[in-house]
Amino acid sequence: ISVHNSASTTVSTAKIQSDFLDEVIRGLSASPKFLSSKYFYDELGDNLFQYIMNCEEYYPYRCELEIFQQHAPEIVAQITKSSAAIDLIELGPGDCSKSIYLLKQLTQDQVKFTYLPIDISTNVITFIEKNLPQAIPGINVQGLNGDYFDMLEKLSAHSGNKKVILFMGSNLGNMSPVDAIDFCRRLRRILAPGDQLILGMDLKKEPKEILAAYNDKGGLTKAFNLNLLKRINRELGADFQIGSFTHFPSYDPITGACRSYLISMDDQIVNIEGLEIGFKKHEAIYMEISQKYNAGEIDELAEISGFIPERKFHDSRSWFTDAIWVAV
Ligand code: AVI
Repeated sequence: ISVHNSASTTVSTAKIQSDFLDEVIRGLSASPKFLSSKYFYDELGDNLFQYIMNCEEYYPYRCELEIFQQHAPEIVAQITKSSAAIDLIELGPGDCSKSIYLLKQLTQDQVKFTYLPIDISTNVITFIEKNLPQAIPGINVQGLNGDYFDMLEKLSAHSGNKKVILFMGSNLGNMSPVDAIDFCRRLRRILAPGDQLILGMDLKKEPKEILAAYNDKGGLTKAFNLNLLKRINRELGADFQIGSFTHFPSYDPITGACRSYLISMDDQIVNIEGLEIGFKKHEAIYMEISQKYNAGEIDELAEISGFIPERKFHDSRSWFTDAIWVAV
C-alpha cells in the first residue's frame, strides 16, 4: 500500500493539481531552484520508497523496526502511566508494520485504547481498517482520511482520553529544522498537558553510513528523485529530459543536513505550461532534506516546542531513536 499517496484524497483533484503546478513553477523560478519532496509519492514513488526501505544501505526503517520489536513493553509502560484510556493517533501510518508491535502490546496488556491513524491517502486508511482487525481481533480502529492538522483539530473535541501522537520514520527530518519547530509547536497547541508524542528520528552518525543510505548502489534513491521530474512531465505536461539530470546527495556532519539535489548536465530549457525554464550546465535543483539530529538537539526541540523529553529508545547501534515527550 502507499504511504504518502496523494492521488486519492477527500480534497478535490483539481485543487491538488493546481497547488502542484504552482509549487513547481515557484520552485523552478527561484534561485537556487528547488522542488518539494512531498511530491515524490505518486504511485511509482510509493513503490520506489518501499524498495528503498528494504535496500541494504537504507538503515532507518530497520533500526526503527528493531526499536518497536525490542521495546514495545517499555514504550507501553511509558504511555499508559496514570491513564485509564488512551487515543493513540498515528500520523502517516503506512502499513502499520512498526506500530503493530505497540498495538499488540497494548492489547496484550489489556489497555483501553482507540487507534486513530491519520493519512491523506484513502488507500492507506481503507487498508488499515480492513486488515488491522484481522491481525488484532477486537482492536478499536478509527481511520481519519485527510490532512494531519485538519484531522487533529477534529479529534481535539473527540474524547477526554489522553492523547498519544505517533510520528515515526524520521518524517520530521524531511522538514528544515525551523519548519520542524513550527510543526512540533502546532502539535503542542492541539494537545493538553500530560498528552504525549512519540517521535522517531534518525541520528547523526558516521557520515559515510548516512550518505550511503541516500546513494544506494542499486540506484533506487536516484530513481526516486528523478521520478518527480517524470511526474511533472506526466501530470503537468512538462518536457524534462530525464537522462540529462543526475542525482547528487550530500551530508554535512556539522549541521546534520543530508540533502539531495538533481544536477542539470547541460545548458537546457524545460517547458512547463507555456513557461520556459532555463537550466545552466551543472545547475542544481534542491530536492529533499533528511535532517539528522543528536540526542541533545532532540531534547532542545522538545523544550522549544512546549514539551518535556521523558525517555528515548534506541536500536542496538544507537543509529535511530524514538523519543517520548510529554506536553507541559
Ligand atoms: C520519508 N523520509 C523519512 C525518507 C528519508 O529518509 O528522508 C525519504 C527518503 N528519501 C530518500 N530516501 C528515503
